[in-house]
Amino acid sequence: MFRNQALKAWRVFPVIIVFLLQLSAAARAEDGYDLWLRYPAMERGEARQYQSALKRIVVPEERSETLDLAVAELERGLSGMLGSAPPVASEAKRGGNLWLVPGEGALPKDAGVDMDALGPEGYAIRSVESGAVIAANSDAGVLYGAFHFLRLMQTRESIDDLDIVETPSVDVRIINHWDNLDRTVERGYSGASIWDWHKLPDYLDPRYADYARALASLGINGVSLTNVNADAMALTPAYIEKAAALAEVFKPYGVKIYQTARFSAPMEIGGLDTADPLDPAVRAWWKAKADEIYEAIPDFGGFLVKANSEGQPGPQDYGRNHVDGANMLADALAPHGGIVMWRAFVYSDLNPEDRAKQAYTQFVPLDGKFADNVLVQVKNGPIDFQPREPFHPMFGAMPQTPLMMEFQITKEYLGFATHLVYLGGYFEEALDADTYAEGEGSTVAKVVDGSLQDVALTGVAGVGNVGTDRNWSGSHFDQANWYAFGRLAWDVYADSEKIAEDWARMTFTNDEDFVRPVVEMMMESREAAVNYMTPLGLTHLMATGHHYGPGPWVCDLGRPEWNPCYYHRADEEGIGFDRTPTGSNAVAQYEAPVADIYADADRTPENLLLWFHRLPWDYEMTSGRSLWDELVMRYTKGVAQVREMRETWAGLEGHIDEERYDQIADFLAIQEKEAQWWRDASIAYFQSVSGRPLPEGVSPPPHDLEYYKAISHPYAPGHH
Ligand code: GCW
Repeated sequence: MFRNQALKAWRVFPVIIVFLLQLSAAARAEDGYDLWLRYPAMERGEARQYQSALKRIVVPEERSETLDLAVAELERGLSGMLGSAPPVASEAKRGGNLWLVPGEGALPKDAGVDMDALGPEGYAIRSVESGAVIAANSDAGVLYGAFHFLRLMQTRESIDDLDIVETPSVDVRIINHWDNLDRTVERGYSGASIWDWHKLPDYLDPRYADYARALASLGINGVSLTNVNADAMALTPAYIEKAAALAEVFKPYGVKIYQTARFSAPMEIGGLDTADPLDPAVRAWWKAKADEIYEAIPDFGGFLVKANSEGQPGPQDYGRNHVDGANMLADALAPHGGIVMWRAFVYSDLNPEDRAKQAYTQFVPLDGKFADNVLVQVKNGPIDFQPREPFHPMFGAMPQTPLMMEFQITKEYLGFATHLVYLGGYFEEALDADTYAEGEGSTVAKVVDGSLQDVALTGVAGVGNVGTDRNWSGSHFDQANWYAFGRLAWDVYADSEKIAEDWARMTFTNDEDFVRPVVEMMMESREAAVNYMTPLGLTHLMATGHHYGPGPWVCDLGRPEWNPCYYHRADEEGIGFDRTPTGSNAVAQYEAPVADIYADADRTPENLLLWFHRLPWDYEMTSGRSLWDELVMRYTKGVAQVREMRETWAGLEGHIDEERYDQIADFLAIQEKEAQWWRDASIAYFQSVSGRPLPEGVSPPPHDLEYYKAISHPYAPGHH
């Protein structure tokens, strides 16, 4: 009787579960938590083409946690999209097998996969006579392949005749969290830090695993946990234990943990009276610290370091240089296989040199001197994640040093979380730039993936935009920037428009009438922001400290390069920063053909004109307008572009769920209001210096300059 009851319970149980799941799905709002990993049911007709090819998932009986995750993801995705998941089996049958193959062993005979070509993290997805295989040399590779396979279905691509081979462009694909131990986030616009340090290691928020899963879906294989403006406490035993608990969660997803290392930690938590990198006691301290970390976190990735920049301690405090500092840490990590990511974002208020030149000046002479396990991490442009910058001249200029790209996913200078600004094209623009380091075609992408100058260690980092907000990124469209970052870190040659399309399909719907206008809007959004904030190569005009809104009139801050006036140099005569040989000669940091173009105002692309040139207000632009008129027109156009985005969005009501639709509509309204503010305040200010009339038909700012100057937002987010 007992047996019977148990049987019955087993029969009823799934029914109850399904019922509960349906209930909770209905009750659960579309709050964006699911990101691009949504698997809504396909229409019957659509599902049919996939169903026949997916009769069973074939996996080895003995499998790792990672392989289990791949199976679970497929089950989740397929049951969502097709109504039910195919059974998992260890034996293939005649047709409809989806093999997950970690390592050569179980490959069907006709698979024809060249496993050697896949490397440690790559994967192949190939159709075979009786189904399809997802093959990789590592379990993480299989997991990546599973996500790719699901993406094909999510975007309604065919799964017949598959012949996909994917290998990552770079070794280290990492999110840099600028999260503080008190859970504030520097430049964070999506709530608090997701790391609940206080409750770690004992409480593991389920969100950690969800985050790791999202990272794995993009092939991101690292996270540095804390702010580069680092707190030495992160390296104390208590915090190492906390980080170790996170590392355990992340490991099955193929994601390694890295930590930011405060250079003065030996003094602050080690009791030493110096942090001089050549001092034997300091070196011994770091070695012991590395040993201690690896004892707790055997797959620890290494250190990320910001040194001698913006007040952070560093080797220069002891008369040493970046090589001395980086190599000391590299020595400590090397026995464990760890790496150092040493940031090149350095500038100093004591240095009168053009800020755009300082990193190159400090680092290029050090080429070839860094240890093998050091990556020098370089921001995409020479100043600081501005709406538009030329590529950083260090790319290509250090042939014997692995240079890693640093992008900013969080939109510190691009309207925070409320402005819809898709960064895929921004990242792609930097990667596609031609450095000419080894002749034409020497793109930044080729420097970064190591193919141009044959460097062994490679990486791409992105300053993350994830926090405790339900939608992770502060807005639905900011998820696209995290997504695009991941896809471009995996493939530095990928097409940002295709990425936008995939994202829109996966995140919202495959409805063509939705996808087309949305992708178009995303692709234009960054130009809109450039226009209403910093057109024609202007830069760093944001309000002080928090960088929220315009502040082009700010000229009196202690450090010269904190002032917008330092960057735009506008006066009665003209505007722009002369970086040609008659000025700071920053152009000379580029290879000859690039330097020649940038040194010549007539050949410099107009979108970088005032970055490199100081020009009279009468300077004639390609439009035939004067520079002054063009500037005003660009600001005005930026607002019009946002208005168009709003209209586009308004036309899409009903294509997606109301909840996400509404929030996006509201945020676009904020964006329009703020674009208008940017435009009006900027024009009011620049007119006060140029003394020129507005071009005909252009509406004047509704308020005087004093009004805009008086606007203050002491509590704008992200500034701590
Ligand atoms: O963009 C600037 C930010 C700082 C940041 C710095 C950096 C972490 O305004 O908040 O500090 O860059 O990249 O180190």
